[in-house]
Amino acid sequence: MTLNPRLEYTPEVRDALQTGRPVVALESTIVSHGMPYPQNVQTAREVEAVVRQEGAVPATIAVIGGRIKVGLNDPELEQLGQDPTFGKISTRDLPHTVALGRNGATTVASTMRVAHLAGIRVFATGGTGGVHRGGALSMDVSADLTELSRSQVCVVSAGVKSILDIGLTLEVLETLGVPVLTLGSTEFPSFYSRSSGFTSPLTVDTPEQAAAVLRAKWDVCDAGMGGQPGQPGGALLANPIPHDAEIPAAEIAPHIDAALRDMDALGITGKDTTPYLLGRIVEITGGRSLVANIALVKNNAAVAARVAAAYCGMNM
Ligand code: PSU
Ligand code: MN
Repeated sequence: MTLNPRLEYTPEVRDALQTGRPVVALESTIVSHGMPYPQNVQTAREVEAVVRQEGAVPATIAVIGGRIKVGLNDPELEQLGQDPTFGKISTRDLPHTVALGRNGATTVASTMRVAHLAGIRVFATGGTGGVHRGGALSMDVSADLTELSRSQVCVVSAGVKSILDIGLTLEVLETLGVPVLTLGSTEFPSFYSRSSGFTSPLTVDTPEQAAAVLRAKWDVCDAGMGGQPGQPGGALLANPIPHDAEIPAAEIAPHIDAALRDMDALGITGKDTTPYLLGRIVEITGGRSLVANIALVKNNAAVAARVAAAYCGMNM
């Protein structure tokens, strides 16, 4: 594949893309704003190791000094984990960060955009953004959903956290035409919990089936013909947290409600809500939510690597 010359690759990622081997994109907001230091950097390294063990190449995405990085080396990962100049940047922020030569930690939305530019089709994260509670009035709907309808990338996540309105999030994804697949379950998962009370729109039994859906989407259903451009768009693969790491929904619900109350009391809104809530839930649960978070991210990385490998080995 020809490399996009506007992006900066690590040698490992460059080589994998050029030779058509499976690559898994990873986001950086989860490192800089989703977990405390030093667990964030350690988790980032472990997640990369899981991707490699499963036969794919990890590409953690961030903006450093205005340069869009596809793959970070170890000192860069460390810097991302500690340096407060790495703001949380969504798709709207990318051009400003690049033009002004700044640092930025990419969200699911902006990581999808960069993965799309790099030709990386599979991306692993923890949880995706969605419609915030009260979003029908506040219009706080994550750009992650918009980007899922625009970039040709499959996001593997543990579903949507119940800090959000899960029902409305699934409605918006349906409206945007985004396939939502849950791996091995008919119920859509809610990050810390395998259940959410919502049926998954679609189910697949294996990573290979998920890869086949992606092929059908991108090579058939969305494909252009006779000089006509294809339709853009991604997919969401929900991967329930492993049984032994799960915090049951009934147990986490009051903690999430408490965190939401604390947030309202502090008047926190907009892009600061998700980082605040993640940190507050770690405090309220005495670190238990962090343990669950780390377990589910690694699980998603393993599945994403298998999907990427199956996708690479498949042609329609
Ligand atoms: N959900 C999580 N962990 C996270 C995020 C979401 O469980 O770290 C981060 C991701 O980077 C996601 C972003 O893209 O928060 C969504 O933020 P917002 O709701 O402001 O779009
Ligand atoms: Mn928002």
